[in-house]
Amino acid sequence: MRDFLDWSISLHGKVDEVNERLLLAIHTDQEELYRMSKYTIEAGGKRFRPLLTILAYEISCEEPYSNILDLAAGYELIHTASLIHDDIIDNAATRRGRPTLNNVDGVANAIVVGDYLFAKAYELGSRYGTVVSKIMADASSRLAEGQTLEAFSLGNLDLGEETYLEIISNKTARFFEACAMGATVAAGAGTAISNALSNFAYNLGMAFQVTDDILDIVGDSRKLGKPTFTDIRHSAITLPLIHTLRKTDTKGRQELKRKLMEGESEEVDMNLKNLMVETGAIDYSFSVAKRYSQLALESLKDSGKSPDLNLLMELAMIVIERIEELS
Ligand code: GRG
Repeated sequence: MRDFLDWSISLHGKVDEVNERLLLAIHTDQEELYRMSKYTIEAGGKRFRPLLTILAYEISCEEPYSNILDLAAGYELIHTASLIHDDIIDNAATRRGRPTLNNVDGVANAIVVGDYLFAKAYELGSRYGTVVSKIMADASSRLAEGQTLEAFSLGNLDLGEETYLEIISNKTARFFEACAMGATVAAGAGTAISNALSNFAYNLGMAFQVTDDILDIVGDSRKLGKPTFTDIRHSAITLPLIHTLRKTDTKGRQELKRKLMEGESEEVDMNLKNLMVETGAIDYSFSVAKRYSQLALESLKDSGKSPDLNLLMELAMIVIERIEELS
């Protein structure tokens, strides 16, 4: 089984170039601002969004991918800014295997770094014209909408699957979609290939986020580089919990509510994990992730053949295979 690391080996050169652009983009003579921005950028991450942007561009035109590196870096900066703000909201201590910026430099400074990266991202996006800038801006608005819907759904045990899907669509899938759409517009691609790649990226994002939510329960925190059970600790309602509640009678629901209120303990986590396995909630959530991965693959079926298309197709498989790799 190929994992994400194997998959990205052939793309290391591109990742290095994205990293160079990121460091260039965040440069400022304000030394502390540069240090803190660099700290978050150098923490790494999978660089999924810039790679998606570059591959979509290469599939859409014959121009060199160096043309799209600024846009790819811009999307990664928005993503990183949103992670910084997310860590503040969650009071998270670690991210990407390192202490979070709010942990190291405090909440006030972390807010400003998030805002700074956000501003720099728009400067990069504006180099591709107004249509691409609007795609970028709309994706950022969706991030905020998804985050707010999630915040106002915290602890709501009656939350339905539809609302959960709306949250992850806005928080993750629309952003993936924007990476592909922005790249195809910048490439001057036709509607058919632009729609195919955008649909692919959207469904990939859905599969990726459902998988992430499963990994929050069954994942190994060392392999993930971040703690597990964070969703439950923050009262976030994800698909495994929604399905568990669906499969539980009134008495069981009350028992579950009591467990969720018991607070942090490894024993409570293990009990909940076992319950989610027994009710079939993990299997069900996995089947939903698989369905989105399948939809992603189907989106590309009429797009011809090329090494970059093959890489995207492999990615649609790898995102769901992360469950085996990281648990
Ligand atoms: C518009 C800047 C801005 C913020 C809006 C805080 C917030 C409000 C939105 C949060 C959005 C958020 C945290 C979405 C989660 C997306 C996600 C799947 C994160 C994990 O992505 P990976 O696994 O991370 O690609 P790496 O570290 O590999 O880059």
